Amino acid sequence: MRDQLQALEKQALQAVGAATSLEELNSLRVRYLGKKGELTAILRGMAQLPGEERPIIGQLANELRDRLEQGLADKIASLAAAAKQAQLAAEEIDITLPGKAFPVGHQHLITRTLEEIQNIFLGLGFNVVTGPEVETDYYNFEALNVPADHPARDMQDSFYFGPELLLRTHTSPMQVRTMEQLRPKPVRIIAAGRVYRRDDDATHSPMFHQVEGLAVDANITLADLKGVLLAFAQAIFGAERQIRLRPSFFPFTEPSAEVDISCFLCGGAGCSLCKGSGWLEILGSGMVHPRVLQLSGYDPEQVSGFAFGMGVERIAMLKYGLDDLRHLFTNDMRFLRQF
Ligand code: 2U9
Repeated sequence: MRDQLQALEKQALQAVGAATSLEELNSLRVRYLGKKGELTAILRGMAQLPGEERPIIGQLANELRDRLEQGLADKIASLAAAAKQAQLAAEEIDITLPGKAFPVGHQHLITRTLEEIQNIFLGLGFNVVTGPEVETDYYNFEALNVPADHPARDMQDSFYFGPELLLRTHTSPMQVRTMEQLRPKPVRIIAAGRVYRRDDDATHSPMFHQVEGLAVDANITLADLKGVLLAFAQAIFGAERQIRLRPSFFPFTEPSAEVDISCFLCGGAGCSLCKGSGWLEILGSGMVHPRVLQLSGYDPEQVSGFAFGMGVERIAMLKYGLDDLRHLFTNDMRFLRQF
């Protein structure tokens, strides 16, 4: 019986060693160790053995079973390891391949222009203020010397929420609010943000962006205004730029002036951009009206101020040669990507 067991073990271990799949190992387990397997068949013969032999053969059979189980487990582990190796080899990653391009966005042209303008005035000693887009009639009109029956209200046909509230038609309410907070101290700020007017064509949009400046202090003169605007014009449109002031009218400034820069395309000689004049209008300006100073709590006998205002879209159109401001709002990536 010992010989039988030895022969069985040798045969079974050989078969396990030669197996190449899990299925094969499973059927070997059934064949040798199963209920109707070969080991069970041999052990059935134990009944014929003399009594003292039985425990010895029983022990040998158990040890054989353990070794066979171990042999099967080892083979399963080595087959699994080989399968993993094969999978890893098949899935090999080529780290030298170029990566997938991740789409990176960039600033909108309006944001870029707005920041460029803000940075120039920050460099000239102005602070930037922002504030609410829904304003009261008082801050948007009254405090700026535009009373209820003033014709200037027609020039800025507005979006109202009721008799007292509207979408601000300019950023000027922020200058008024800042003056109220800072008085009697000097003011040197620019107000920036969205404004709303009932206007809609190739050069006007019902929503657009403004930057307005205000300086209030003792002894501020028109020369200070010209100096600041010349520095701005040269910073944004080139060091060779000149400016000229043309008399104009705004209810909140007196005197008032439209500001032109010498054409950056032809240098002032006259071209299609400046329509032969050599000059391009870029902003409006003036000395703060005494009544506006007074309404915000400053004494026009003690201080004076200058103010100016510009449309960010207009600056961007001039600087980047856009023919229609609506390109800035239709969000066609083919357009936006150019900048
Ligand atoms: C206060 C006092 C004065 C702001 C000014 C202009 C002239 C001006 C326009 C340019 C193009 C508006 O965007 S636009 O349509 N602005 O011409 N703005 S002076 O004057 C102020 C503002 C606030 C307290």
